[in-house]
Order: sequence, then C-alpha cells, then structure tokens
Amino acid sequence: MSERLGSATLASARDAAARPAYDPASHGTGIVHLGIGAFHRAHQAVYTDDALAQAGGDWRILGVSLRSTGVVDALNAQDGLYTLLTRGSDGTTARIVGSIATAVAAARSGERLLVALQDPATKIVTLTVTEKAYGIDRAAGDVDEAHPAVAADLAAPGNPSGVLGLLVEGLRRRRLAGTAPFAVLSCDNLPENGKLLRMGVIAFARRARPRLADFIERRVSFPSSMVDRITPAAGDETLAEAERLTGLRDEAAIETEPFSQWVIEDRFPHGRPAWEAGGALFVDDVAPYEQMKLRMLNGAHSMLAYAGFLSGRGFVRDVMADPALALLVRRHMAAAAATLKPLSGIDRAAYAEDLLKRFSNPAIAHQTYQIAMDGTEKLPQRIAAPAIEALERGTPVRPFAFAAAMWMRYCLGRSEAGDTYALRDPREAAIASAVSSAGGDASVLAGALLALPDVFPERLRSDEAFRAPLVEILGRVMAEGVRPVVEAEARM
Ligand code: CS2
Repeated sequence: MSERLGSATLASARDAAARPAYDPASHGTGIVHLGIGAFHRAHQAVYTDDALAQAGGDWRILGVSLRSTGVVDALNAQDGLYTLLTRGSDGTTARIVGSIATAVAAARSGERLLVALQDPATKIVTLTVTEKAYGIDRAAGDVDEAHPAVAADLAAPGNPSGVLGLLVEGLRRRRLAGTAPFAVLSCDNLPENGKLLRMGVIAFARRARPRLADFIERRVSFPSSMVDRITPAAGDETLAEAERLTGLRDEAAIETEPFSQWVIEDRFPHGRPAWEAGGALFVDDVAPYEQMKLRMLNGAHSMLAYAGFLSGRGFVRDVMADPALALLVRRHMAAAAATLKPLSGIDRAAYAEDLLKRFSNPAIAHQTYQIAMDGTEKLPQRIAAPAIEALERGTPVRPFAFAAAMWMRYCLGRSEAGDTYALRDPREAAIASAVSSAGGDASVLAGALLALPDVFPERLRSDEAFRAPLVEILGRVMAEGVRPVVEAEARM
C-alpha cells in the first residue's frame, strides 16, 4: 500500500503530479472558509494556491466543516494537502494543493473557531455552505427565525453554530478587541450573494446584538461573487485514481472539470490574495455575470436533473447523449439567454455552446440526483426569476413551465417503475403533504406546489401564460409518462 499524502511525503509524489510551487508551511493563515466540501477544494482553494505561488502572502485557509467530520479528519491527517484531479477529454491530470492549512469541524471545535474568527490575521471569511444553510428568508428580506441554526443561535448568540450566528459573534468579538472586521465573501449560487448575506447578517445582529448591527452596516464589506466549476461528489474511483497518479494515498482527493471561473467584486479593505493569478476576474458589479450563470447553467442543470433522472439518466453526460433531452437543454439555455440584458464582452450563444460541451464531458460523472436535491432552494433564482422576466419581455416561457412541471413530477418521490427515492429538500414535509392532498390530480398538485411559500412568486403563479402550460405538461406526464412528453416536447 502507498504512503499517505502529507508534508513529509509530498516530495516523494510522482513527477506527473503537480505540487505547490511554494513552501506551504512558510505562509500564515488569513482566510476562514465555511463549508469545506468538494466545491471549495476544486475552486477557491485552487485560486488561493495559485495566488500563494505567484504573489505569496499569509493567505492560507482554515477550512470549517459545518456538518461532516470525515473531511476534516482526512485533511488534517494530510496536513491540509489534497489531490485535485482535472478530467478533460484529453485525460486526467493530478495536482496537489497546499492552500488549506488546517480544517475544523464546527460541531466539535469549541472555542477554536471563534478564536480564528477573532484573530487579527483573519482578513476574509469565505463561504460555500449551499443555499439552505444561510437561514435567510429571501422573499421577506429577513432572517428565517424558523431555520434550526438561526433559532439555536438567536437563543444562544455567544455560542453559535450556524452561518449568521458565527459571523455576527466573530464580528462582535473583533469589535470588542478593537480589531478591524473581516470581509465576508459568499461563494454560493445565489443572486447577489454578497448583498443577500449582508442583509441576513445585519438582520440577525438587530435581533441578537442590536448595537452591533449599525457597526456591521457601516464597516463590514460583503462583496458578491459568481463561482463556476462543475464538481461532482468524489467517489472511491477518485481516491484510487489520485493514488495511481501521485503514488500517495489521499482520503480527501476530489475531481473536477478543466473549466473554472470566478468573478468577484473587489472590495477587500484589509487586503486579499492575488486571486487573479488563478484567473479570477475583478469587476464592479457581479450581478449580470451571476444572473447569466444561474439562469443558463444552473437553470438548465435543474431542468435536466429532473427530466433526466425521471428518464433513467443517471449522469449529466447521459442526458447529453440522449438527443431529445439534449435538445431540451439547448432550448432551455436559449430561453434563459433571452431573459438577460446584454453584457459587454460576452457572447451568449458561444457561452451556451461551451456549456453544452461542458455538460457532455464524458470524463465527468455528475449525478442528476445530486443536482436534483434542494429544489425549493434552487428553483426561485434558476427557474422562477427568468420565467417572470420572460413573461415581461414576451420571450418563450414554456421551457420554464416544462422545468417546473418536471420538478413537480419529481416531487412524487417515485419513478415510473415504482422505485421510491428521497427528495432531499429542506421542505420535504410540505412537499409530501402537497403530494398526498393532490391524490394524483395534476392540476391540484400543481396548485399545491405553486402555493408553497417563497418558491414561485405570486406574479408567476397567477399568470396563466405560465400556469397553463405547466398544468398541461404535468397532466400529460402523469397520464402518459415522462418519456413520451420529453419526445413530444423536443419535436415542438
Ligand atoms: C449544480 C451546481 O448541483 C447543482 O445544483 O447546478 O452545483 C453546478 O454544478 C455548479 O454551480 C457549477 O458551477
């Protein structure tokens, strides 16, 4: 058996594996990252690795896992090092990344995490925690007091475990100590993620620490950012291939695609890594980039996840190899593009062609079931927002109604062959009760799911131009099955 990856064995990695072009141990930590899953390790940590190699600085990362402990133990056993496999059409390359200094599990960190948040060396807190972890009620523009982490942290703000609670307690302690606040950088797929998080943090502070709220409002920077890199969950094959290519065993290896993009608003009052070394683009306003990516990439992803999963296509690449589904993916991207304002320097048709190629990458095993999770958190920005825009502009709405109908069929929780699957959605209980009250009637089901609070805005659900095709498609899917509807839709 090979030796385990770590500082002591790094030099013995096979030549084929790229290694950090700097001495990791000689750089201090300047970033606390919340949510140290595969996506962070395939994206921000890699840009930081490039920045350290090119421009140096004390910018290594303390990575925090809010839920699991496995990834924390694996990374710490390897001194934070891990292998990134990049899978393209011309093969797979391996790179060992050195930007993570240490990892911490929030659940068992005690004071350690708060000490790191308070540390003057920490200049930036970055986040990839997924849509549902923020505890923000986006429709109301407020915190969601019913969110378990928010409720717990409001009850005990000095001992937080959720996103808003941790940020507010960290900022409070810094203020008390006379330490400048850290900048907060959300890297989740949410529209205007910086603005949104700022609103949530201030609203939380107003309840828990009223005097701190004004300070946060005045002094804390929350730049928005758009992130993009398709990163499937790592599996045994990932670890086995990392070991083959590096000659070292790595329990934290991950795999990703060659493409990577990061667009960031440059508002870091106390400095930042030279992320441009890894190709990050700094702009004044991220919103148009974010909207394009959320609607064209993520919107098409959600549509194909539901239609594909229900058609028995396990991976995105299988969907793209299915002519009818591939055509619907293309149709969806075109409808999404038609809802966007022009963005200088961006050719939307070329962007769509590149997305289609990325989705088709035969080396990436991205599960439709993975993308299908958390639909109620994803649909508002991916499907509902462009649908409203399409109604207003008079551009095609049907592709969005189709996507919503596929999600509704998926909500039944069982395939046409009768196999059941878990929905994996924070609103699972409300969905289940909508499904059972509908008793198999498509129009009642559509009405009940459209009425779930905060998924489809009133403007959309009351508009017949959206509702009628949705009910029609869902009715046919439930009567005839998914496949004939997909075929017919692709012929339209
Ligand atoms: C996907 C995203 O799981 C999902 O919902 O749509 O994770 C997607 O792969 C990334 O945003 C790509 O950058």
